[in-house]
Amino acid sequence: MIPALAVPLGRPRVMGVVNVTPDSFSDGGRYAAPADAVAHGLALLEQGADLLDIGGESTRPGATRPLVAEELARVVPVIRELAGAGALVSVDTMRHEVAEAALEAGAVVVNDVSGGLADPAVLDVVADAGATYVAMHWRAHSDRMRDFAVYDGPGGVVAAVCRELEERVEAIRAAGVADDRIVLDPGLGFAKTAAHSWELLRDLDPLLATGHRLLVGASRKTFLGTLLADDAGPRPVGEREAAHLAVVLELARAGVWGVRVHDVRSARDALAALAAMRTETPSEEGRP
Ligand code: PMM
Repeated sequence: MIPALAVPLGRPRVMGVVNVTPDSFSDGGRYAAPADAVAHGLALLEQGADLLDIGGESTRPGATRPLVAEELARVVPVIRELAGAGALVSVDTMRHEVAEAALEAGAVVVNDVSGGLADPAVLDVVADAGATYVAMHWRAHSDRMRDFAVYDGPGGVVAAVCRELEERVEAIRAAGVADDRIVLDPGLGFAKTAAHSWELLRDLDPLLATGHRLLVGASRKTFLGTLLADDAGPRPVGEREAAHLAVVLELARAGVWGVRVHDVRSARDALAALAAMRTETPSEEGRP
């Protein structure tokens, strides 16, 4: 029986990203070889990752999709090794073939950035295995998602994301996935401008009010680069971590279930400092 990962830790679970891809925007190509991806996953575990999210398809804006066989060949050996080493493994995929092989190889979470829209059969695979399912807000594949960043209805992006995720929850439940296995994600940067991503972060309450656990992935994303832009253009991907940690801390205060991050050590350090500030310590005698 796969554990539900529902026990509260008193802080968000830190999901460390392992992209086994030649072309992700954040770390594209660095861990494309399985051995490098495994070594990176082990390093993230050492740094305190609660979960490892292993993906073989880049979702950077404009990306084209790998073949199913390519995606399988990228992720399955890495998942087998890392799960074998004791890691709780999540597979970042939109495909039922990959979800199924990943669960067989030891994954316990399916992180589907399309929330079941790209390949509805993913939901049956998750239900059969009793796995945890992350349903992210999504409107279109990466090569077309910019055209879908329009939220003109009442309540804007926040209301639309809530409504569209609730619709996904209906489909996920209908496939037989239990509520304690469902995690929702607003999908920062996916069919969203920088302004949309900030709006979602400013107003998380409606999403929290759905009663579902939330995962949020802000790490290294374009909306941080845009915020920190100067005359030279957006802040480069590798120089966005301080801003990201401020977001992580607010997410922790809001009570999210998890954060999806590249720099696990920084996230755990920031969360440790937040926990220390929240915990009352007895005053030391003799000190002013
Ligand atoms: N972002 C990316 C990929 N997978 N999964 C979830 N659940 N949430 C996200 O925000 C998310 C994701 C893109 O970022 P990457 O290229 O750094 O992996």
